[in-house]
Amino acid sequence: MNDHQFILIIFLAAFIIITAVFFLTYRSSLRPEEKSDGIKKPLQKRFYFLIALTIVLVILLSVTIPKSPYFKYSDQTPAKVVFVDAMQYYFFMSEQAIDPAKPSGADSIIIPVGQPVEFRVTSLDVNHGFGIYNSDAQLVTQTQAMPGYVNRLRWKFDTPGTYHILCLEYCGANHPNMRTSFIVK
Ligand SMILES: [Cu+2]
Repeated sequence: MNDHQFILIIFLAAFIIITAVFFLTYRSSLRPEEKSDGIKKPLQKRFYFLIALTIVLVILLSVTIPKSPYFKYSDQTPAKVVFVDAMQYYFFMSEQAIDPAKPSGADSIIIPVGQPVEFRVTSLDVNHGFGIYNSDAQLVTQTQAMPGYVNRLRWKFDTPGTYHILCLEYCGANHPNMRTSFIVK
């Protein structure tokens, strides 16, 4: 069992315990005349509906959460690491760590096609978004650029071309023009 499965099981166990406590509290709060013939009729339908809804949600969540993209390529060594420092209203990108006191980036970034790449994304001022778009203007992947944190985003680009980076979080007056690009080849 890996860490993520362990966390998922902990969450499911906590969910079952909370549901049981909630149900027992509900049962014990019924008045005696309601208890004698179970739950009151109009409430009974709603109760079964909620139970059915809960079961459906638990099944959907336990199937979809483990497939979330957060863990993608976590077991692979990135072929390239790109440092990204966002700042009103620029993205500095470099293959070396960026000095926050004197931020500067490379003129162009070239990423190898079909190999895992890691972006280490942070912000030097406010929260920004880091959204990668392909040449058809479709969002490929994204993370947040947050001051004081470095978010690692791993991705494999299977299609060569020019990719654009747009800020996805309103960060000030010039936010719509906050963009840059890189090349995959
Ligand atoms: Cu912005």
